[in-house]
Amino acid sequence: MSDLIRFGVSIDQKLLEKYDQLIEDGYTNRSEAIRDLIRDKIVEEKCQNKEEEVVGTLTLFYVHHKRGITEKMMSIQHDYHYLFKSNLHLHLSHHLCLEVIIVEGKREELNEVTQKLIGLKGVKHGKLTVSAIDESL
Ligand code: NI
Repeated sequence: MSDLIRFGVSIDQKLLEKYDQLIEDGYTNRSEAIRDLIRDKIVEEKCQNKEEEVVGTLTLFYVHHKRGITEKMMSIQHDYHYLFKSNLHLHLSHHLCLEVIIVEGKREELNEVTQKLIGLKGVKHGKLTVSAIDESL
């Protein structure tokens, strides 16, 4: 990590009070909360870039007895096998399955494969969550 720098910030008192209330349960000091806020913004910006290498999870809820769905899901995952790192499968109920997949790769390709998987009939809900964190942050 590089050297620490102190800087002054002018801020409306009520805005600061609201921020302090927001962070009081999780942070012991305001500086770490502000550092996390800045990191979050930088990561968010990086993740907007479709060329960025990102890592994250793809969560899918689907009805396993929908005709052909497991074969179609497997076929799509094999087409993009280099993006899929690890799977966790949970049989949520008689009908519903939860699949959580660790993914890593180019943002654009992850968006593409996510759309293909979520677009399958029988997939009830899906969400891709990614980060582009590195040691410099
Ligand atoms: Ni299942």
